[in-house]
Amino acid sequence: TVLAVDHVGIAVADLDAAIEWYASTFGLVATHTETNEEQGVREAMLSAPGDAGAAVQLLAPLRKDSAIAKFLDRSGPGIQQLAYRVADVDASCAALREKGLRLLYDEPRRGTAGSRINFVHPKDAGGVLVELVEPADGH
Ligand code: CMX
Repeated sequence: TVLAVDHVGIAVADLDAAIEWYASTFGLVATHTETNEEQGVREAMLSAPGDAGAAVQLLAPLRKDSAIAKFLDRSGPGIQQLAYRVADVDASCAALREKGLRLLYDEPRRGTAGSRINFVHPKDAGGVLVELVEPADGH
């Protein structure tokens, strides 16, 4: 079961430039930045000040063969994914597999801030790359 919309992920070419643009244009503040080598990204989570709701995640490629680099090559900058928060990513993946949806990974991998993540193939989710996120702290 989905608990909340966790974040919307946006592919950008230059993370620092994008953080500055979102701050000066929309007043969004970067609450967290990190590098995820396995996913091949530098990323930032942005929120409106005081808003604990869904975040905007900026994703910049670390390598030419990364998912974000391929997305930028094909589509240019823009919305790359929609992430739902779940309590138990293993259970959510099992339930979706049961419905016939393809999950990208056999086992969840490491996402932002120690979360556990997997993805539904966009062809099985109405053209949207859906990420499932189980936060590290269980909230
Ligand atoms: N949203 C919607 N559709 C997408 C898509 C996206 N982000 N990425 C690819 N597609 C579409 C393609 O356009 C293609 O459609 P057509 O066949 O109609 O042309 C189809 O999906 C399959 O494309 P593909 O060439 O087989 O696959 P790609 O090499 O483009 O890889 C995907 C797509 C989803 C498997 C890959 O991006 C992936 O593994 N993503 C998961 C990991 C990820 O996105 N990491 C970065 C974020 C890290 C984080 O959030 O922490």
